[in-house]
Amino acid sequence: MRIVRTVADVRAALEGGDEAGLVPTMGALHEGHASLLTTARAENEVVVASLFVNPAQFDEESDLAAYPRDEDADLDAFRRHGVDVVFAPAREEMYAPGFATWVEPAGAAVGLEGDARPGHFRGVATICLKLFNIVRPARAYFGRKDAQQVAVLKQLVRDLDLDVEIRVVDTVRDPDGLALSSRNALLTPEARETALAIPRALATHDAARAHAVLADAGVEPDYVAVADLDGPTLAIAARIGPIRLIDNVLLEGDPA
Ligand code: PAJ
Repeated sequence: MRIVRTVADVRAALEGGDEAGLVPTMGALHEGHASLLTTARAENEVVVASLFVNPAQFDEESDLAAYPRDEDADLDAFRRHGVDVVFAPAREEMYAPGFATWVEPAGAAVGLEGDARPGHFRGVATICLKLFNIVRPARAYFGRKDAQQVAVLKQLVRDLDLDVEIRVVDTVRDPDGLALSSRNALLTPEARETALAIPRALATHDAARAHAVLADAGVEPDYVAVADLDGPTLAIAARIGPIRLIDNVLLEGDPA
């Protein structure tokens, strides 16, 4: 596995021209990321993973500061999953002094996370467009866990005629139902128990009943919404203490 830190070195590492699958991550890897890596490994000659905690997509300085980082553990996980090239740039490599060009997604980026986290999808769309241009992957892998992110990135690809296939991988959950998230590491055991109201609420497949389940557990959601996020989706965002969690379930196949 090659670890590269500059755009020039990514291009040199991929000189062979084999079809590449890209798995963008911010590290603190868990089984959700592993599922993307396994899928990418099965579908591509070359697997490239990126490891970059993208400051532009954090709307709160405290969230960025608290974001878990453990590069050695992440590199081990990439190695175990057969990644060929890891791109782990420094902040200045991605945002050089004078950086001033942004992708401003509307459409799928409006509402829900777009409203709750101003500038978030601008940061996500900009970094993903940069990664697509740097790696030029045939396919890029994203988790259904961040369903609105998937919708925004599919729109980016359509609107800007990008030559990359967005592949969507199902949400990986702990046995108790909690969707895996790098932020789960920040939950106290008690908060984690409370957080289980989120998957219970999603299991109702109904916004009103989901609200009731959350209220019962004393969880005040940012939103409970049914929206078209790469398919009809019930989506929830809620703060458990200082930690903000999001999760969703596809409603496809539900009786109308
Ligand atoms: P990050 O939160 O590290 O997530 C990287 C990828 O893993 C995303 O596509 C996300 O949807 C997926 N993922 C996270 N939890 C998952 C789970 N429980 N099951 C399945 N997939 C899961 O999302 C980002 O980083 C960033 O926005 C990024 C796309 C890297 C751009 O900076």
